[in-house]
Amino acid sequence: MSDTVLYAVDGGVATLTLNRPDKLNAFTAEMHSALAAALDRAASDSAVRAILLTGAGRAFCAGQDLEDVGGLAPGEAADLGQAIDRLYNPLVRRLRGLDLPVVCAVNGVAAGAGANIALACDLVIAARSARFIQAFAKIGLVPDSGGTFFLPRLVGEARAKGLAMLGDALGAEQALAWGLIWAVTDDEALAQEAAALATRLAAAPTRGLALTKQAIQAAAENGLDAQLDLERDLQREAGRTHDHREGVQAFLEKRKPVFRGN
Ligand code: T3D
Repeated sequence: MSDTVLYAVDGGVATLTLNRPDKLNAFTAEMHSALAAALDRAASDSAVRAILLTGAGRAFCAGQDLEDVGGLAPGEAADLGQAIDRLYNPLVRRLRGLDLPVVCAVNGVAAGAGANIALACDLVIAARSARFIQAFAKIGLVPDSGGTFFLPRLVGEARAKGLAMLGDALGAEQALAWGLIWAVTDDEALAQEAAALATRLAAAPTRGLALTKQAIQAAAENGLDAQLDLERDLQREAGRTHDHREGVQAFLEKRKPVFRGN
């Protein structure tokens, strides 16, 4: 595997670290393949029950590497739609479709696709000094990687348009106040807090969490009737899991449950 994404498993958590710190972990085609492979590896390892995504060095990710233009001749215009189709859209779909909870630890600046990849994760925890920048506006592009989907749903249309059209940095505290992210920690505490959050999720009834993720994501498009029907179907499935039986049994026996993720 390329060293542009580091991979480590501990306590049921696969930690994936974007690792091009000199370029603020900007995405190259190589880093995209390494990240896709690492996500697939985590998803197919039964010992992994949660994923933690973060960045090496002072940034989370500066979005597309603006130097990695795929060998174009001078003056030749790239078909950016192709890059989106081939690299960014599959990544967002992978993250949203994973049957595992994904924590994103935003350790520094998250710009362009880097910001929106963070928002595609399930729980986003950021260092107090982190910033979120819809950098697309500064280079004549449209927010991609789900930005135009996530932003208005998370912060409302007025703030989404302000962020997307101005491309100004949004600090972690403001991002938290606006409901863009789950939590903020002191910079020095981020790694530990994020690992603790991911470890807690990994020990939880993760099949139920996967179904919960599916339901909440579907709510962005469903009406109430469809959502009620979906909840019924998913609850039926959750009710058949070992972890549901174990949770109830442990409650009745006044002991700590031991969940297996199935
Ligand atoms: O193109 C397609 O395929 C379509 C897909 C598009 C998706 C996108 O993500 S488009 C948006 C691309 N990203 C950006 O426009 C952000 C560009 N970067 C910045 O605006 C700034 O670097 C930051 C605000 C993120 C951080 O600023 P600062 O002052 O903390 O750091 P810096 O000095 O600008 O950057 C440090 C180094 O990282 C520097 O390299 P050097 O000079 O030390 O060798 C800089 O060039 C490099 N770097 C930062 N971002 C990128 C990058 N190199 C390549 N691509 C980058 N995106």
